[in-house]
Amino acid sequence: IPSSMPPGVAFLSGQFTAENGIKKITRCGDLSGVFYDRAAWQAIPVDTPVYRVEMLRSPQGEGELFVGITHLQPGRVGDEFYMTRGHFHQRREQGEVYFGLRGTGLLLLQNEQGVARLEQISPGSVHIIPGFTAHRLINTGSEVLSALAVWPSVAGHDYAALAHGFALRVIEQDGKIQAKEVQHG
Ligand code: PAN
Ligand code: ZN
Repeated sequence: IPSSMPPGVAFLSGQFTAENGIKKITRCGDLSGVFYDRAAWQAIPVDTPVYRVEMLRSPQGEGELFVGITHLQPGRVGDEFYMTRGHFHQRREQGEVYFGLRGTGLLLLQNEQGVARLEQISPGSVHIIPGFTAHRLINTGSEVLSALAVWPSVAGHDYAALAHGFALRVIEQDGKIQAKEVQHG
């Protein structure tokens, strides 16, 4: 039967099987102000890759969806685990789905009232991010954390709204993974 082969995900590597659209690498130097230990951040070479996003080509416009995979390196800045910058969607009502592919970590979610919570992410985990909810991936493991994401193309990214950071930080303390509440102001 006439049919075409859609792009796929190779489960072992967590990568798309086909060469695709955009690839964006975020390096340590791009993440100024994201990690609380500024001296530890400055000690890491600016060109050190922290995460990479690969995206499928897809239609854009109202009702269309973006599909991307984030590959987040293992590592820490001081005692704080590597993480994505994190964002609200510019169109706040737009949600997203994350799906764990490889590695282990946490998905940090925070509503507009500043209430934060964590979900464990691992291969096969499905995460429904409702609208009006900021989100950030945190790699607490020792291998690359890869997660597929599907979100409306019209959602947009608002990074500025969280310029003062999330209400929770995830650190390693006494050899254990700990979540610490941040006191603002
Ligand atoms: C993801 C994120 C990706 C990178 O595709 O954009 O994980 O994180 P930052 O955008 O916070 O740097 C997504 O949530 N898209 O909406
Ligand atoms: Zn998003």
